[in-house]
Amino acid sequence: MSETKNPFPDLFDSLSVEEKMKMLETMIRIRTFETHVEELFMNKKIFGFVHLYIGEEAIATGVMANLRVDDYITSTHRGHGHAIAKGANTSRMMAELFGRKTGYCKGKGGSMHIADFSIGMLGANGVVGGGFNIAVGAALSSQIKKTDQVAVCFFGDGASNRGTFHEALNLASIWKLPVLFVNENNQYASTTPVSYAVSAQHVADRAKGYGIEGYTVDGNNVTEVYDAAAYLIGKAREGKGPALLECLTYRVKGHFVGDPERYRTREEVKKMIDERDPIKLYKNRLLEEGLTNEAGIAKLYDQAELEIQAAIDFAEASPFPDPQEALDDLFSFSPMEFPEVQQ
Ligand SMILES: Cc1ncc(C[n+]2csc(CCOP(=O)(O)OP(=O)(O)O)c2C)c(N)n1
Ligand SMILES: [Mg+2]
Repeated sequence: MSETKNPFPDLFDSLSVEEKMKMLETMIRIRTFETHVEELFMNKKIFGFVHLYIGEEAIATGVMANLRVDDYITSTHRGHGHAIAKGANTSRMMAELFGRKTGYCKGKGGSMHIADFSIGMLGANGVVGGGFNIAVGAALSSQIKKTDQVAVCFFGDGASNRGTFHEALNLASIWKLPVLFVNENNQYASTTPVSYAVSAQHVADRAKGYGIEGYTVDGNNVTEVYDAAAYLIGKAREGKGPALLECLTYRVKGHFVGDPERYRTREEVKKMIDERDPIKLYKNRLLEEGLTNEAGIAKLYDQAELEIQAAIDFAEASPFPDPQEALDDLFSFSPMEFPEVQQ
């Protein structure tokens, strides 16, 4: 996909059938979760803002297939796919979206704050570009503690224009930190096309300015993402420093659920769904290679449907948090505990 030839060995080919099918399963689980979330939002079961990852599943899946549970990731406002691929519990995720006490943030965070430190998922983030320096900090902790944990920072094309991008890549480079910056270039930042807002031809071109490797791959091809991530995460784990991986993809849904999408045509979106859907592309490859059949694929959809339906049932059956708990779990003191500072 990039103009210079990528150096990634074809490691995907050497995976077992189970490992390859697991990647399809992950993509289908993410798609099923997101499809239900869209419907639930439209039916006013979920409030706030929700940004869907539909069409971008190959990136989280291909990258996370190379990570261990104790590796770190930082996510974005479009974070459900990252959380699921890293191993988050979909019932607790759904409960969070429903604002229930059993959710990841006890129902007080919502979609853009899902985090699970027990699996290295350091958090979605409502601040665009907010994950860069958290990932660099996680990578620094791994370097200081001399563990071989790696941090992966997912970020959008729009986020690559933020100042935090510069700070993070520069520091990661000079200290040779074990961090991979994974750009999800989905062609838009809200309503703004990447061709207008990003000064370089490719986000990956910016790596050169920080003295690190930068590559561009087809982010809708999970095998290409897998191979690139395997190579770059492997190098980071060996202490060879950071890299930037740009994954070209397309956001097939609106920026948020309910987006009127006046900035692009229906035809553009339809073409991408018809021709570039990452699940369709990967399914066809597995079928062509004879690694599965239609029944095998249908089973994955059925399992995902059962899992997500159970997550919705769990969320709906869970209580809302007590208003008295609104100020619990804060790092700062609660004015309720110190009424004298309230004025
Ligand atoms: C610091 C900051 N500026 C602006 C916003 C509003 N905002 C939310 S998402 C978004 C676009 C982000 O685009 P991109 O990084 O490409 O991610 P994508 O939505 O395409 O996944 C903007 C501008 C924000 N949340 N935080
Ligand atoms: Mg974008």
